[in-house]
Amino acid sequence: MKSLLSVQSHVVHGYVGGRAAIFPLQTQGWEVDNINTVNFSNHTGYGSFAGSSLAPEELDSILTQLETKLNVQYKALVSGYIPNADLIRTLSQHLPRLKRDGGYYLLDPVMGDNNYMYVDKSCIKEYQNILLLDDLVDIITPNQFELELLTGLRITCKLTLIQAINKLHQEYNIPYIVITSVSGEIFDSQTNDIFCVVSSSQGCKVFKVPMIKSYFTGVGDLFSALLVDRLEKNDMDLSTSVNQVLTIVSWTLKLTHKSALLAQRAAAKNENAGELVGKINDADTMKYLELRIIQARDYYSYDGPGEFVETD
Ligand code: PXL
Repeated sequence: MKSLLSVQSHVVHGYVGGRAAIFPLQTQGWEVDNINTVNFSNHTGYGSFAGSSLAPEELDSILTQLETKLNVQYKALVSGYIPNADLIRTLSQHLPRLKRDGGYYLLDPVMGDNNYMYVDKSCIKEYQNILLLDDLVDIITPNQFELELLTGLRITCKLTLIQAINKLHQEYNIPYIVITSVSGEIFDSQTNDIFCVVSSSQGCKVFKVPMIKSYFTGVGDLFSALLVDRLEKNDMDLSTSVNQVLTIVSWTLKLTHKSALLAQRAAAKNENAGELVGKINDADTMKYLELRIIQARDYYSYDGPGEFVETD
């Protein structure tokens, strides 16, 4: 049985964190154990939310119970949205034991995007501490902003991007790295219509991805869950796995966008309502753009070559 521990946020309404990751993994045969780092009404991009975070002592006692009384161990571990440094530290103290039998750990250092942080600042230092622990993190999936926070390097060109990736490989000894969104300008794109995804294990690959002009949340959480699944199926071949995952995620976003447009037009009772643009902190438009995680279920098993061109 393929067992996996997922440690990320729970939202009552919508699809981010565990709600974007767990169902896709279950459809691919994973037995998912699930710890909610927060229990929120909705994701933070709505401008307001209700709910609370897990206390570090509670996380500690849950993990201690799982380890000592149930003797659990996992083939894969994924962590995502963790709101503060105390929870990150508590998790890191348990990880070596949870992955002791050759399990691999994907750390998605969810901290923010586009220069905007949605967790406490203290998380930066704590993630850096985790990276220093020997043989703990196998795969890391920061976006460009998170890569800057982790490495302290400002990424303005290809050279600084490569320096930051090399810092993760060499100083922190991370074998598998995916930068999940890099501004197209870094790769000399003349337009704002694409962004790049960069994978690095035995060599770097760059994938150019067309942008859909809308504000989606939870995409990174779906991406990291599917990446864990693909790496297992592809014997840890990173670039093949990334291409397949990008393909699945792009289909899911197209489906979400189409369905969001229809829902918004129906609500406006106006077939000709303009293009839908979700606005951060605007609950009225944000609610249409929740990922269609359930409707996309047939995509998750895709194992073709991937639709994206890889360049070195
Ligand atoms: O996908 C990132 C994420 C996860 N969980 C919660 C969030 C966000 C981003 O806004 O608010 C609760």
